[in-house]
Amino acid sequence: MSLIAATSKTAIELEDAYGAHNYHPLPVVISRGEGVHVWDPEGKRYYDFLSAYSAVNQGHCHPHIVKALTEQASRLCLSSRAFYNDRLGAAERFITEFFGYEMMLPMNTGAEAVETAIKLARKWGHIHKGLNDDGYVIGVEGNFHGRTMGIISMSTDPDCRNGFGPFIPNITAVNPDTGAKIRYNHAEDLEAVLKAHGDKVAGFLVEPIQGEAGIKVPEPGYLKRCYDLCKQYNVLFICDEIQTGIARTGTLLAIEHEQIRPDIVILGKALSGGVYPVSAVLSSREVMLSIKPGEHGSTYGGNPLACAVAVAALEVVRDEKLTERAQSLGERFREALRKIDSPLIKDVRGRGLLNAIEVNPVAGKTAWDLCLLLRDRGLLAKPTHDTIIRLAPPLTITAEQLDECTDIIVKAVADYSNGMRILNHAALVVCGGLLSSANAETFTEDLLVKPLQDGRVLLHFEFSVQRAAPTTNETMYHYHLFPRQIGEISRRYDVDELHLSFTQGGWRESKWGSPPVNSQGIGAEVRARIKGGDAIQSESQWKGLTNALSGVFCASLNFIDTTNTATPQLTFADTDAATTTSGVLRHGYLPRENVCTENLTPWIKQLPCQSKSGLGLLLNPYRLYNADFHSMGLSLSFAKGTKGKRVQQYKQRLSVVADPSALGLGDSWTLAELVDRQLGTACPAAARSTVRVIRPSSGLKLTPKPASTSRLAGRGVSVFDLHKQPNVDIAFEFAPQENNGVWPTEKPLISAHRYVTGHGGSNGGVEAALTNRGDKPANVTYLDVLPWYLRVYSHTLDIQTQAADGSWTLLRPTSMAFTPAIDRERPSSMELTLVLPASSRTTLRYSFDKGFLKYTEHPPDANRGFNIGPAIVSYQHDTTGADLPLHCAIEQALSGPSECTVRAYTELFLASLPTPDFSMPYNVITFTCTILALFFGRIFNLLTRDFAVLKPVEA
Ligand code: PXG
Repeated sequence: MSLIAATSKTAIELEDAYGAHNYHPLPVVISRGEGVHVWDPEGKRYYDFLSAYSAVNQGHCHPHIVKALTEQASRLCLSSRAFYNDRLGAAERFITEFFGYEMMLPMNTGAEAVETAIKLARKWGHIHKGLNDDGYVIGVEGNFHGRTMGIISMSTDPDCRNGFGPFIPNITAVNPDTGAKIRYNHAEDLEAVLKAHGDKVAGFLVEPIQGEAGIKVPEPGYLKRCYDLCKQYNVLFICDEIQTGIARTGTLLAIEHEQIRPDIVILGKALSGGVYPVSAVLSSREVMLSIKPGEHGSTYGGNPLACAVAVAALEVVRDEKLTERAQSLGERFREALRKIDSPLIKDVRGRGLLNAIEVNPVAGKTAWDLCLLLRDRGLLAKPTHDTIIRLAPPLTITAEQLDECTDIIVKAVADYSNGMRILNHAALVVCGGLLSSANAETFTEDLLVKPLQDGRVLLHFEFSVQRAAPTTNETMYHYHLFPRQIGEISRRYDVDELHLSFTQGGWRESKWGSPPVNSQGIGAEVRARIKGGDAIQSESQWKGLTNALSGVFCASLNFIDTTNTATPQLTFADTDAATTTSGVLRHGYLPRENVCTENLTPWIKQLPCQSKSGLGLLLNPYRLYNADFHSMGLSLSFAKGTKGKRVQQYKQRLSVVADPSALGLGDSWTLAELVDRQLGTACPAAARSTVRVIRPSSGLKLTPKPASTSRLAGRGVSVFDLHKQPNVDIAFEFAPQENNGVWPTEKPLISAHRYVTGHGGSNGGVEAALTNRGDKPANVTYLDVLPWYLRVYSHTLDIQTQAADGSWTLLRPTSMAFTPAIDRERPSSMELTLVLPASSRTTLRYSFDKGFLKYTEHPPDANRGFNIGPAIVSYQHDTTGADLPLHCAIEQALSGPSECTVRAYTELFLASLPTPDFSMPYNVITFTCTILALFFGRIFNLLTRDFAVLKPVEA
């Protein structure tokens, strides 16, 4: 078995299989390096424009450093600090003189050196400021100093912190009084903290240019002002030069640009030229001697090998004049980059050879994609924060090489922007606008407006992201248009199909026709297919999933547990049948869930443009949630994209039935008046952005003229295109007579209603009525999930069907799956497949006993009864006829041909259960509390008060 991967593919597969997934590398494998170049196993050569985050300033495998390493390695590698060695003292003298400091403390990695500096500052504060384990070390927003617990205690990046708490107190980048972040580039924020707590602050830690935050160069004077504040309050000014130091920015230390000499300087990375981990803390005798023998150290810190390497690395910096090179080449590089005339480039910034370009977010593409293009053209760079690309070649690069690289970058940016335009154009041309290619994501936004028979108006928003589906072994870590929160949740809980909806108000089928979404049960509904695993594993994944969704959408989804979760076999079998991998489908329902604007806000946050542009601008919660019906949902699933490729599809839908007359708008109004928000430009990330008005056959005048017209479910549609018609406000003018009753209303083929029968405390029954209006028999499945305290008896099931002529016959289900309830553990679930005869009405009846609940199991308003979720009837609808249900017609118009499954949800019902007399325990509680208060008050007084006898003072 070879220990060196022969191909890039093997190398990536091995890392993936055996290494922790704590990085998300650009897909390129490096197997050899020399100077400014690296090679992959296949022999392709690249310019290295990351230089291992500025560790390889001296170029890869610099012969002078490698020579020092090999010579020392064959003589002595490690002595430990239990003994002296013959290299450390000399190296310490060399390094301290090189940087102009009195003393140094050697460590290995950058993070260790930062930890050392923090400890040093606290110890110094203890000795010189009288701090007693309460000293602060203050950082700033956006800092990156490494990954250890002490350091991340100061981080403001959720990725660095989430789940790693509790953190170390008083190491922070937030103002302890206000909780506000201490902003980089805002000396006043630091001043506020020092003003209030200067006596308790030991050190202020800062990067002279913030590397990980995106090469943020502060305003001139900021660092000086911070330094002066530190002096004023006797606080150590600690400068993290791990990424910026050692010639990278055109001076030996980046802080020299501000003519400051920090109290403590931290070095790492290029201190060894990328050859071996060496880091160091530099400071004065006064500070350094605060730490006594035995108080800090590291086995490898200051080992002879490290000393030889560090000295050689600094000799290269000195002898090859890397500082001067970085300075002059940096100017040349930025000047060339700034000449790029592309809407893609938002900013070019940096100092010396530490530079970054910031790109504008555009349809389906990110900085990551640009880096892939650069890689293909022989230049390696890595994005930070989705839109920023760091450009930091080794400082040994020649002017000619740099010009060649500038050329590669300029051309890649140009081709990338052109490619994007082509992509956008293609997306508009392709029917439905959905395009899938290897790394592309496509976002579309559409609003359908459908005036309804009773004068109300349906507004149906649909936002959709499509991307190539991950292959079996691939995990998606990269997010651009696809919402990260949803992606991470689906990855964490192994879910590749997820549907969530929040609905309020019943859909009035008789007046409004078929609904625009296939899930309109009142309350909250979650459905997920959990991949692989066994029942126990999927149970815990499901629990985690509902908890996570509960957090994201500020909803009580965490109340979905085993008692209200079912595992239906037939009802949802259609979903993604062709494209889903196997898994356990779970379905949870909260009929009581109250849906409010709090749920809408996080939903809007998942949109690429949120409510800042595009159709999101119309999402005015006050109007949308003050409507007769609203249903908000999201769904994640797989679909077949163009060329039959499997694509991952994420949709967010919001349907609202608004009432113009209730808003006093009468027969003529504009869209802006209806939602009290004005449209602006399309979301720039959207390949398609339209408002489509589904017109009645006559009697509606629309202004202005639409960009185009089309048809949907046999009706004419006016399509307004936000890309072509920005700021459009559509005026609706209805002819009064048309508005009253002549509008065609498509009655659904099958409707389902369900009622509760019987009264009394011990038993009851369910009656469901299914009507088939079609002239053909219909194959349907019926699902009813009832809580454990309604104990259903399947033997009481009675199904009768009434034909058009009024005659009744018994109907046998073609199949049936019944899972009885277990008390307090799972609900009962009944699933039937039935063939409903043409033009018939079928009644299902079954009985239940009512369970007796414990006191604590009753809701606060127990007398009101218990809401029971809907039964669901589902069937396949013929896709050829003109009577296509609205949600299928929308799907076809927006996403192309598809199957049409209809799921009709019945009403909820309210079950009354025997309810105990709650007044009795309340009386007892009140009485007991009174007694306790009276007695305990006295005892408490005796215990806590001090009674003293005072002698009267004589006059
Ligand atoms: N300070 C600064 C300014 C840094 O950029 C460190 C401290 C920590 O150094 P060590 O040697 O502990 O990584 C850094 C490191 C990564 C990564 O792979 C690290 C850095 C930049 C980008 C990625 O964790 N900088």
